[in-house]
Amino acid sequence: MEANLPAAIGFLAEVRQDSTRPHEPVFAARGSRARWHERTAERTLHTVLLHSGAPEAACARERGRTLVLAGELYNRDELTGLLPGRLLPGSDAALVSALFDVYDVHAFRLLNGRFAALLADRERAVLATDHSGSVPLYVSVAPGRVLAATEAKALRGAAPRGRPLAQGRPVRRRPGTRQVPAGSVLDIQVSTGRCVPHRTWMPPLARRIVPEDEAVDIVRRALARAVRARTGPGTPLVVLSGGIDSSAVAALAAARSAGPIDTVSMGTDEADEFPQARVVARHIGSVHQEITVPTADLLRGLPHAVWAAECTDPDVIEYLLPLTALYLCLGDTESDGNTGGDGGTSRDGGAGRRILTGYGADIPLGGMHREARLAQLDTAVCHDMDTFDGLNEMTPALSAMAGHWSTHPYWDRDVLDVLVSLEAGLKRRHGRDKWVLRAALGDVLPHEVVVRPKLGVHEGSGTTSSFSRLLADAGVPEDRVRQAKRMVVEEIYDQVVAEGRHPDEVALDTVVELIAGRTAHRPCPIPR
Ligand code: AMP
Ligand code: PCX
Ligand code: MG
Repeated sequence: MEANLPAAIGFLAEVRQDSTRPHEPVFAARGSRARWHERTAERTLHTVLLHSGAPEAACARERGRTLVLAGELYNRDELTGLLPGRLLPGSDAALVSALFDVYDVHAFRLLNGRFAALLADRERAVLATDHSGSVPLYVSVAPGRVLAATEAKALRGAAPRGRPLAQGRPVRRRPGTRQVPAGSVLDIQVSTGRCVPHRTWMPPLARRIVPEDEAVDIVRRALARAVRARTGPGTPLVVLSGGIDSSAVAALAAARSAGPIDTVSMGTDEADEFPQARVVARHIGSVHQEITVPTADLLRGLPHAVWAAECTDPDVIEYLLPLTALYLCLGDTESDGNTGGDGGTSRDGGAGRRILTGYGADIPLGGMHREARLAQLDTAVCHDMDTFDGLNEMTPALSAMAGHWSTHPYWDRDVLDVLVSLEAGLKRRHGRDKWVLRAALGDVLPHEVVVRPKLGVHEGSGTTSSFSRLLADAGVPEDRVRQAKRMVVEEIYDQVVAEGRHPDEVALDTVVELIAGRTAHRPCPIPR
């Protein structure tokens, strides 16, 4: 049976000229660990792989070259068409390695996927992210040594000291470490540490003028293909809010599934959107589950969300917190026939699920922008497409922390190219936000779902308000709550990422008290 999860969901890999034994890395993502060491005339490669049962499928070896790939590809058919007459590669890693043979680093320009990769080839270490950097990749480089991992914390205690790489994004409290930018390849000469960067994807800057019905058709086809490419052999699970974004994904997944798909909605004791999600579940005939997370438990998950996402943006953490809580509660949702042993193991011992989300739709469609002017809408789209890199909001570590694999069809490379590049008047039209998406799904969803404006996940679950209340109750003045949220998230980050503490060891109450003390009614500093 074809595996339902990608072969690997994370890795640490070290390419060296000498052969010192590396350390045991810490990851938030859970998975079985495979560890191996290989030596060629030029270098040694040591790899720790987080896998889901078939570690060899995440690795390709060919004539002294080794490729390690965490994640998966979504345009395999197109890619194999580029290798006529070859023995067709069985795994995504083998396919990328075969393409590298022909195209070298430019192979990564061809891929539509959700992955991070390291390729060790003689004197070179080549690091690559997918177009959106959806699987984060971090690197530390010193002459004679390249160390890379899908989580920054995995490099803790092992990263070489010295001058950091000039390329890549600096990482808070990790001076020697860089994050590989979204849609890029770093081609590093191991002996010297010299690095040549290549961009493999950029958000479209131009806007396409397309007739309404054509735009609707393009969006429908692109999204249906992205959902199909992300649906494995098992029953897919869609995290469903009842808004248009996730309802569209659920409806398209259900339309191509032989049996009912699974859907799940989360709410808290404070807020939920269960009735809205139920309408969709009933319409598409899914096996639907509702999970209520007590608000106190939700907030206690803050250190886990920061640990997995390695992000210090408080808004993003508010989006990710309810989803993280949901992933950690999953396990009793498997329907028959979907508990095969190919997957990873979730927290309660159940099979790791393949989860589809509607995350990210609002970015290219300007869905969080709630006003009518098209200029402002496109400004919001441009801003969000310029600033997503490094936030790690799409990271698979959030669900992998509970043994699951999540994937986001709206951030499929082709869907994103289509959505970003449509002229703003197709995104807001006839008085509706995300018009083109709503129109594209009109035939598979109830009318009330198609037209309903929706709250964001942070609002619908009461996350924003309960986090605010936590701080206000600790004495943070109302006008400093936003600032205090940032400080709380940064403090947690420093503990769990920079200092390597486990999130269960973070005393959230103490962190909140500390930040409340720093923000409460401080007297004006005395000028010197
Ligand atoms: P949003 O754009 O705010 O709706 O949230 C992003 C994605 O998170 C949605 O498209 C859903 O896939 C998922 N999501 C949001 N809220 C919920 C919820 N209450 N229960 C389950 N999944 C949700
Ligand atoms: N979202 C958005 C994405 C959050 C915005 N991120 C960004 N600007 N980089 C989405 O799903 O599109 C919500 C809750 O809405 C999360
Ligand atoms: Mg949305």
